[in-house]
Amino acid sequence: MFQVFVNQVGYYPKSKKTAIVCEPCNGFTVEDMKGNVCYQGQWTDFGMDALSGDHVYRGDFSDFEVPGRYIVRCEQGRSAEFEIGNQVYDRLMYDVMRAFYFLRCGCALEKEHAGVYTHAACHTGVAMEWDNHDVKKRILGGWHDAGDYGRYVTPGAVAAAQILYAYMLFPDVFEKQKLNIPETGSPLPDVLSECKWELDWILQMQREDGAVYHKLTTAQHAPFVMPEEDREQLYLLPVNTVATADFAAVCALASRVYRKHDEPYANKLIFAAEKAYHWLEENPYFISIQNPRGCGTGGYGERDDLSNRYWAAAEMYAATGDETYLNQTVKMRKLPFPRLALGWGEVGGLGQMALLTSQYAVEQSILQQIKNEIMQEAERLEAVANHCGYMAAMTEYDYVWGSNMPLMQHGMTMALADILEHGNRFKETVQKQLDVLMGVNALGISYVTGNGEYAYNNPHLRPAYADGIDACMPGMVSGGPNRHPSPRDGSANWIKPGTPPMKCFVDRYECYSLNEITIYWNSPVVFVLAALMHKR
Ligand code: 9MR
Ligand code: ZN
Repeated sequence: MFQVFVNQVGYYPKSKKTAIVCEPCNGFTVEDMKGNVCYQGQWTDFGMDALSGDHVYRGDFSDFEVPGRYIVRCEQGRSAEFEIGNQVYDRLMYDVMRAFYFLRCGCALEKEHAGVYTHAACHTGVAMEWDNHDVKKRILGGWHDAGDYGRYVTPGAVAAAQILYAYMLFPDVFEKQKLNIPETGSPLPDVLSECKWELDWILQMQREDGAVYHKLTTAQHAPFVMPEEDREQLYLLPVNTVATADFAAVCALASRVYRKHDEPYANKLIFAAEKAYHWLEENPYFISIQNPRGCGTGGYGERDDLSNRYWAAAEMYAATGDETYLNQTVKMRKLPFPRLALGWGEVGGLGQMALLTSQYAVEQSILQQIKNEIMQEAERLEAVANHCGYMAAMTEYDYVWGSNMPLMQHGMTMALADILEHGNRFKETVQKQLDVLMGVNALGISYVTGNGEYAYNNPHLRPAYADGIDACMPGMVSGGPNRHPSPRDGSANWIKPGTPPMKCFVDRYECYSLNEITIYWNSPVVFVLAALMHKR
């Protein structure tokens, strides 16, 4: 561990750059890799930071703008190496996107694209309905959800949607991006090829009548084996209104995004979305989600389906321009759901994104209301960030299982506020959230594998453990600090009671409540990076 904390990937030349140290010392230097002192600065005393328990000193070196590779040094020690440059996040974005490729299911990962992280085709067996073993379906594809090998519709829809919204809002970032995936070289932008892998899977999760299965998993999580060695029976878990709504939403959204590249595919998507939506209308009551007895894979339960139906209606309107959907959307706005949540469960904010990006007219008063809500929330988040020594827009209650998700989603909200204002007011604070993820945090750790001199490396991720290779595949975003670590995953051996929230983390593979990875922890990082890389 280093004593001085910086964003271990680095900064754009003109970005705000802040190093942090937790003991008093006399100034700092920025040194290049030859040890030349390139810049000298002073620490300012922030005082005690409640959520880390640290006395924080900040060293600002924003006006040092010369591209290169550096460390920050002071009498307490040094920082990890980092870069200042105009392409500083290209590699990080590449890795964070390629993580989805590494999670592909139903195909082999070949050396050409996967390097040393190859494996044979996995989960190719025939699945049967949990409640009716006579109904059998062979469904290939999709991304493994996380450290486990399950494939779940709602988190899958959310992860793909966040990437698709990023593509819509920041197309310049992705147009020419090459991800070295099997589809690279095809006319479709690589990011859309990667999302198509998930969408093609999700399409198969729809039943004839339009309803959508909740998940496709084995009865219990597999042991820590390679995916192709997980040969237990696959099951389709019962359809419900939440999965069906999220399905409709993401398919409608995808039909908008893919239309200019692939008309027949867009038509197929919107047809499936309409069918799902129709089923929703015929099933107006929430169908709850519970793991049936004997099934121990991810629950992804939700308390209601209100925000999911709202997102679906809004996306159906944005994709078709059909007024009936708009009227339903407007009605649903009166329902009690969190306005700006970005998933995995509550998705009201994705509904707002649908309306904000719609090509078809939405009443000005509604757009204004959404804008006000987003601005207010962005201001709140900025204030929270200013209150934190590390500038994380995180309250105590955000340090949950997968806290890097709220961290990045808060970045998303502030980035959205800037888009709506056609300005840069929150850009600095968005950047800070990335800085926190990449090392400006109480443990000085980078929460993205392979990125940063002191990056975590032992996620709760089956192939990363089972492949026997020391270095984890790059680009995997850890769940991060959780002030309520699970009593069942060994975390208690490492996190003593009373540990400050920001320090409730350990880089151990068994500690799933602290150090798992999931697709919907990677996807908001894609969004935040795209916001920062936009128009550079
Ligand atoms: O991300 C989910 C987190 O918000 C919940 O608190 C946690 C416990 O229910 O479950 C997480 O989701 C897991 C899912 O159930 C199965 N795949 C791995 C996910 C990440 O741990
Ligand atoms: Zn698989």
